[in-house]
Amino acid sequence: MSVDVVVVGGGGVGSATAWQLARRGRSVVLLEQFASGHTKGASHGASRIFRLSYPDRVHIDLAREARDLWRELEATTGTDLLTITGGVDHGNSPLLDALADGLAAAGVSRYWLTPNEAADRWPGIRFDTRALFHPDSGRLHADRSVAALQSAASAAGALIRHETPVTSIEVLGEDAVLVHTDSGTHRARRVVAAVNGWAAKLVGKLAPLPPLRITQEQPAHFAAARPGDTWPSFGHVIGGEYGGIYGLATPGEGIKVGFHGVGPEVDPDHRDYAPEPVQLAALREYARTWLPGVDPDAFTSISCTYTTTPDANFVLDRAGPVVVATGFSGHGFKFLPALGRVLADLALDADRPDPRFAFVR
Ligand code: PYC
Repeated sequence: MSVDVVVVGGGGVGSATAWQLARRGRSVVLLEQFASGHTKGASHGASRIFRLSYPDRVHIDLAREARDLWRELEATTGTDLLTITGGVDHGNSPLLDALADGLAAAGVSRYWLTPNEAADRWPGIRFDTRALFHPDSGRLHADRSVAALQSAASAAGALIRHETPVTSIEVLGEDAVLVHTDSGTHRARRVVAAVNGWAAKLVGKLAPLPPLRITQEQPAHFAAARPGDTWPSFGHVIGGEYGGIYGLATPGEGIKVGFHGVGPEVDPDHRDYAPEPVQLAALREYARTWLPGVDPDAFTSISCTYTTTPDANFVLDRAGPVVVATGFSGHGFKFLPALGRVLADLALDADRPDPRFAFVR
């Protein structure tokens, strides 16, 4: 079969790319190695943070573009994906000033709150420093978002094939590539390898990649102690071994709380999905100390992966006909439809996309 673009990887990034390509009238096949709704990568689960709060304009503008596209996707598919709850960051760190400055420069609402003001607003969280409130933040429903991206891609003409692992990619020339699977070979002008943690295995010999650290992350959903509390998405700089905490309420599941990118390194094909006991104990201790609105003894662990670059910037690159998307470093989900747009540009144009995207190598 011959198409304009084969997208490999049916997680959030690949699904968004397939949507962005198909809506431009390109013929697209999306190949995913696992079954629909699988939990082996980085796109599953019920919630992810949405926020505009970044220190730099590139990420803020990309998040704004994504927000518009999330709303469009909701309208197209009739699904609720993005819920604005407000967000708050606290802790003793210059990062908070950098976030406030970035938001101010981009004209995005943000407010400093005293610890008492913050605790009055969100009694489930204990504050001992000033807090940066950004009302435009919230959460995305992750599983529904991936399903909606695939449904919109499919409605625009993309063919989506689950349980179809790609065995190899063969470059024939600048505009020609063969994508081999056990059930057949696809010929395409371009391939987009949106395989995140599997990038080194699949395209490591075809495209330059920075060092990628794949970790098994183990956040947990804690039971809310008081049903009436309102919860923002939140970040807490705690320093030390674990660096920082993030959290958000996940309706129906509890309050999701996790460390950011400090889980054990793993091979994505050989992981145990089990929480690392020392980190789980530290997470529960954090909940006991800082989250009066949760029951630290009532929780369900979650397992997912991060694929992290040395500077936490994404890899969105092209080598000949091979476009590579990886290194989402635990903060890529909110940007998905805009990342799909950037990757579609990369797949279709001779030139690189907008140079503002500094994380394009
Ligand atoms: O997107 O801000 C984020 C985030 C932090 C940890 C997990 N997601």
